[in-house]
Amino acid sequence: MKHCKCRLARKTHRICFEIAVFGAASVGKTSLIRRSFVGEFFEEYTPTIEDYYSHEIQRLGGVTVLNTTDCAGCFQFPAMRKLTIQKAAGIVLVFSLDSEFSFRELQRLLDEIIKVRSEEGVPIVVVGNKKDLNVREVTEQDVAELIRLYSSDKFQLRYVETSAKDNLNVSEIFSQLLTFLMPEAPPKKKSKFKIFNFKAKEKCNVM
Ligand SMILES: Nc1nc2c(ncn2[C@@H]2O[C@H](COP(=O)(O)OP(=O)(O)OP(=O)(O)O)[C@@H](O)[C@H]2O)c(=O)[nH]1
Ligand SMILES: [Mg+2]
Repeated sequence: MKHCKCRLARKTHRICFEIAVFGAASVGKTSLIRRSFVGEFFEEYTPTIEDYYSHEIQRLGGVTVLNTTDCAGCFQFPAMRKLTIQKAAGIVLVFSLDSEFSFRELQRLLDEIIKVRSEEGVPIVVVGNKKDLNVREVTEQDVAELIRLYSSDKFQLRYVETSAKDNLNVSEIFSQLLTFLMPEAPPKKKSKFKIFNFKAKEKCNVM
């Protein structure tokens, strides 16, 4: 768990978490983040190089900030990916239910995460997206087997099936992560969202 004091904090308690979202190209990582943080969805596809979002959740007694890295499905440098895995307090791994290839890519990413974080572990939420298509190349049994194989004391895995398009279960992704990161204080239903490039606009000192 990473706690930080931000310049904007003043009197309220503020906790920041670094979150990383990985997955094969075009599985819907950006769509899920934008659906979750700003409530919008776009049909057109624009590949991500790397983007950052800062998402605030108001809680009793303070604010939780999810500083989220939206990683590239293609064109990601291995060294950058390793750095992002190293600093993440929680990881979201997305595949598309209609793409067996993206599920295999997710397993490859899981192997890398487990190697990089072998010492301290990290909580992971696995997301099967594009449920609205009703085309399945990945069965529930495939996913159950994967979760069983990779779960351990250090690596706790949860699974959510979503549709960024239909806004199905999208809010579950980050609330599941928060149950790992802040088990004593489950997120309140009502939350206030802000979106901006935190690198440019907010100074956040991770301690
Ligand atoms: N039907 C359907 N389409 C989706 C869904 N989520 C995303 N898409 C579409 O899939 C395409 C890719 O979505 P992105 O969110 O850009 O995918 P990405 O994983 O961020 O892709 P990269 O940035 O290249 O890694 C876009 O055309 C989206 O509109 C979904 O839940 N259902
Ligand atoms: Mg993207």
